[in-house]
Formats: sequence, structure tokens, C-alpha cells
Amino acid sequence: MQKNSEQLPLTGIPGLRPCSTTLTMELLSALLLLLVPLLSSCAAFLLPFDCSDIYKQDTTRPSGVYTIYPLGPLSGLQVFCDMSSLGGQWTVLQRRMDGSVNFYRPWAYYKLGFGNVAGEYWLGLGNIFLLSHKKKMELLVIMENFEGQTVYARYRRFSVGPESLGYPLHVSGFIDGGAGDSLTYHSGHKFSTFDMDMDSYLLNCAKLFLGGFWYNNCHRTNPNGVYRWGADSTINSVGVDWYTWKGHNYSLKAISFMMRPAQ
Ligand SMILES: [Ca+2]
Repeated sequence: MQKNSEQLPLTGIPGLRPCSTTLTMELLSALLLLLVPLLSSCAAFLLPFDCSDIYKQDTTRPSGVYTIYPLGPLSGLQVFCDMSSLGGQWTVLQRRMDGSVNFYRPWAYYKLGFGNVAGEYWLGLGNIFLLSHKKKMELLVIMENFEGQTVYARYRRFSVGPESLGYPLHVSGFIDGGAGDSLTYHSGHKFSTFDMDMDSYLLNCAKLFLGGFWYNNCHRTNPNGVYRWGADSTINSVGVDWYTWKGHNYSLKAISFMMRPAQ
């Protein structure tokens, strides 16, 4: 062993004395340290960036909660992946379904995300920016009423800008799945919450309509509004509405915003 190690890596290097076992081990350790960044980048390559990567690893995986790594191998992020709607592979960024989570929250919550990924949640503007910034994404908005009908609105391009610009929404290329287009009206607008008014209206849209959203002057859809049970005009336009399908005073049973790499 001693003899072999003496003949190993330093042979032929001028000025170096034959090494001992200890020196050989030190060199091996140094080599391993040099390999760490390489191994990490390999791990990053194998870890899923979004739900489409999880789908590609195994196309039979069902819809459910998975961990993705849009920020790299050291920070996993739990999300709900829709693996069935229109071919699946969707990373859900917003979901309402039963009124179990309060969506009337300040800026800090909308920035970081909140709720329960197995139920109602908001993924967080920082995460949505990251996901839609690194890949060209499309958007699917699926919604359901209390009569059991389901429709959707699809947008060929979807992205959210950085915090320095107010996390502005960008959607284009509308495809009608029966819902009509209530979102293009919000495209180009910054995100607003009751404590961060960046809308185009004189007053505070988030306070008036009890949500947080890319309010314009103010909205055609209010998916983060108050969860109500169907038709209700007691307080105008504060529900989870999508104007071009059910009007401003019908609060939907369920709505979900989800993205996947554009095709
Ligand atoms: Ca305002």
C-alpha cells in the first residue's frame, strides 16, 4: 500500500518528493472538494425546476403535491401539479376551492406565498417571477361554478416581472375555453394589496374589492377576492369572479391559475 501510494499521482512532477499515505489522502480530499461544485450542478440538473420536469421523469404521475427546485438544489418548494388538464404538466400558482384560506392579506404574504398546497394557496410573487422568468411559460385558468360546469381561459404567453417593477403581469395569446377573456385587461399592471396600492384607480382597489391582484381600474376578475357561494350582489364585485363568464356578482366554486413551458 505504502509502495503504491508513493508511486501514484506525484510521479514525474519535478520538485516534489515521493508522497506518504497521508499526503495521498490529502490530495484525494482536495480532489473531492474540487468535484463538489460539479456534483452539485449534476444534482441541479436532475432536480425538477417545475411540474413539467416531474412529468417528464414519469408521465404516469398523478396530480398532487410535489417538490420543485426553481432556486437550486438547496431550496425545495412545494407546489400542486396538475397532471391531467389539457395535457397536464401545470405548476399551480393560485387555487381557490372551498373558502378555507383567507386571501385578504398584506403585501408580504403575496410576495412570499401562503395557504396550503394541498388545498387553497398562493405560490408567492417571488416564486412566480422566478418560474416565469427562467422559462417561457403559458397560463391556464380553469374555473368551476356551483352548477358543476367547468370552463377555461388559456394564454399562450405568461410572465410576471421583478419586484423592482411591481411584479407586473404579462399575458397574451388568449384562447377561449368557454370562459371568455377577463385577464388581458390586467396585463401590464403591477400587483396591489390593501397595503400596497399600485393600481390605476384613484382609490385602493384591493381595499374596495377585498383581494390582492394585478388591479387595473379596477378589475374584470377578482380570483383572490372573498369566497362566496355563487350569486351574491350584497357587496358589489368582491367575490371570486370572472366577469366574462358569470359576471361580477357570481362568486365561483373553484378557480385555479397554472403555468407550464410554452409549446
Ligand atoms: Ca389606487
